[in-house]
Amino acid sequence: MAYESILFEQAEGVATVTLNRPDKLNAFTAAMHRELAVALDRIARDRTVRAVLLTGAGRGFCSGQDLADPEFPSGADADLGAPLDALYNPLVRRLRALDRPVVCAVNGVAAGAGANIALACDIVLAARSAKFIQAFCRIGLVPDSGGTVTLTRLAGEARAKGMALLGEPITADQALAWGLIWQVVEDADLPAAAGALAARLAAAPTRALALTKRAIHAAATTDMDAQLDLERDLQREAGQGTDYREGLAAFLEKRPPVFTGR
Ligand code: T3D
Repeated sequence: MAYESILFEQAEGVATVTLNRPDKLNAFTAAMHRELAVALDRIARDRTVRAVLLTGAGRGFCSGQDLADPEFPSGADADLGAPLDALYNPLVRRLRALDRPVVCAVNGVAAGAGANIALACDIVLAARSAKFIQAFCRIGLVPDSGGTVTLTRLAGEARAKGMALLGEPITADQALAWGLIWQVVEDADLPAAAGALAARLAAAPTRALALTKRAIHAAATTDMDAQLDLERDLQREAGQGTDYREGLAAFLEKRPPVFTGR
């Protein structure tokens, strides 16, 4: 498939997906969603991809739904649940279920669904000038793309409500202080920092990272007892991996491990 709204590159175990509608701050159109779905399904099938990097072209990361997209429902009987069912919810589910780590490099403003898609990724880095805006209330909508879950869990109810009910931008430094993201770097350093992080993850024990991601997701809806059992099951699975044998051997032989992702 030839992509028009995204860029897709793959090198040395890292697939880089760049939202590419810079004139509209990479607002989501239905066409962009379809391309993202194809790209993420391709990544899911390709075991040579061991880490994913998601970012935006130009001065913004993503300004959420393209409110002028002709495919966006309009009119008095518009069903705004339909794009969520068809496009946004599958995107969040693809990102969460992917058994490879997803790094998000927030290069500029992340608004509406753009902010919440960033928060659905596994490790979020932001440029110092980036801003996160729960813009939904500004146009009479409700936070979506999992934002009511991620925001509330990461930042707590007080901050989630403040952001969602006021729709005011928060800075990258605030997002870091509130536990929404992993790291803030200077704008000029973001591509290199995000690339280095993705490369590091691509050389990590992929299977163990996937199991870890699964355990951390489960932790949000489980209790300690069930989680202890899940950790046991996942550890059993990790312990049967080639990477565990390599990690152990490398430790005992006092050399750096060479993980293959199996
Ligand atoms: O069914 C469903 O529920 C659908 C799901 C909805 C999820 C959502 O995401 S709802 C929220 C949608 N997003 C917004 O409401 C944000 C709208 N954008 C803004 O508020 C501002 O653009 C920003 C605060 C993000 C950035 O402001 P600024 O001043 O840096 O840039 P700008 O000048 O406003 O935008 C630059 C251009 O991008 C401009 O186009 P122009 O005039 O140069 O041709 C602007 O119209 C365009 N743009 C920005 N965001 C969107 C957009 N065009 C369409 N849709 C956008 N969301």
